Parts: sequence; C-alpha cells; structure tokens
Amino acid sequence: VRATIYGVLPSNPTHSARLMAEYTGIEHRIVWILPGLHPALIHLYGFRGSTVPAMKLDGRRYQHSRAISRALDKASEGPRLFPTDPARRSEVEEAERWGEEVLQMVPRRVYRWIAAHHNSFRTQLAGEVGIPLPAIAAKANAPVARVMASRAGATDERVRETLAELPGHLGHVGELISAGVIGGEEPNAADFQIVTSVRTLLCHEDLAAAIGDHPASRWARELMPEYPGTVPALIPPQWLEPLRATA
Ligand SMILES: N[C@@H](CCC(=O)N[C@@H](CS)C(=O)NCC(=O)O)C(=O)O
Repeated sequence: VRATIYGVLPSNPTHSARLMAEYTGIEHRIVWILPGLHPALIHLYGFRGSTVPAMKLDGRRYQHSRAISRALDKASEGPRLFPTDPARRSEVEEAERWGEEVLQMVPRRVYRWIAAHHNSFRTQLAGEVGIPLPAIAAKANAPVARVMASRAGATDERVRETLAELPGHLGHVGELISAGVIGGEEPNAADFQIVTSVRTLLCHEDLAAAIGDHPASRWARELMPEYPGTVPALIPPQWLEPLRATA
C-alpha cells in the first residue's frame, strides 16, 4: 500500500482525500479515527496538526486536503488532479481554495451545532462509527461535542448566518459548473474538494428538502452518489427560511 489516509467518517475533506486517491488509482488504505477525539489521536500517528484528512504517501506525511491533492497529483501514474494548461490550472486552484477556505466550514458548523445540541444525534453517530453502548457514549461525549462546536464557531447566531449564506455559495458552485472549471468529463482537485461539502449537506433531511433540486446538488449527487450517514431534521425551521426563499 502506497498511501494511508487518516480521517473521520463524517468529515467532508476526508472524503475528498479518499475520492482523489480512488480517482488517481493510487493504492491506499484508510484509517478511520474516532470523531471528536481525532484532534488528539491524529498526533499519535506522527502528524503535527490536529485536523484530518492526513496522509502518509511513499514515506512522507501530508496534512491538509490541499497538500494531499498536490501530493496525489504528483504521485499519480494515471489520471491527474490538476490541468496542465497554466491558465486552467490557476482556475482550478482558485476554486479548490474557495472550496477549502469557505465552503468546507458550512457543513462542519451545522453538523457540530446539531451534535452539540442533540443527544439523539450523538447516539446515532456513536452507533454509526461503532462505539459500544452508543446511548451511554452519547451522554459522556456531550462536553466533547460542545468543544468541537466551539472550535468551528458553531454558535446559534453563526450557524443561522451560515445557513443564510448557503444560497450564495450554491450559486457560486453553479457558476463554476457553467464556466467549466468543475463538472467536466474529468474531475479535478476542485471537483473533489467542493463535491463532498455539497454532498454532506444533502445528508441532512431538512437541507435536502430545501436545496435538493439546486443544479449544484444535482451535480454533487451525480459525482458522489453515496455519502455515509444521514442527519434527521434537527435544524430550527426558522433558520431554513432563507433557503426556502431562494429554492
Ligand atoms: N481545512 C483543512 C482542515 C480540515 C478540518 O478542519 N478537518 C476537521 C474535520 S472535517 C478537523 O479535523 N477538525 C479538527 C478540529 O476542529 O480541531 C483541510 O482541508 O484539510
């Protein structure tokens, strides 16, 4: 095995790394770490930063999805993740940067708010990632969930604002598709960076109802038919109003 990817099951950029490894055909395995404890546990694998995805490839360590896309692109003997034409490449790099710096936080913030506020959802998540006695684990993990929410700035106010900004973000994804930066015959690093964020939002029952028909959502479902896990409708309905208005 050339590459080992370290990630957590609900993490959008973990799936970006996984999809890019699959697409390039680089032989790899995935080490799934317990969500919530991963900022501490990832250090045990020799990484300095506290985020996933992280990757070992040909004996070197990479942490951060944009470092991983470049390393996989260089190592690939098959499909590449960045165009060779310099002008096209800079468009893809800019779209990837936006996907990582702006869009990636949207599902993270919403998800962590739900995990911090709903014991029922923590129980479901504990079951999905294979923690024994999920109902007990969910109660015990409440403080961890609150810390994770605060690390993502997931206050009521900020989550509400983030949801209000979502139509604009989906519009930008639509523009990138229309401009041919993403959504082409051969997916690139920006496709893989962006698709997982849109796709994980569609795992939320209430968000799927509000944004499921958007061109960005249709594209995401096509490129990534499956995303592990479902999130019941737990977002306060009032917070979804801006999404319905633009649907
Ligand atoms: N934006 C970076 C970091 C990704 C990131 O923040 N990952 C989350 C999981 S989705 C994480 O590990 N967070 C740890 C924390 O909040 O301390 C990337 O694309 O690699």
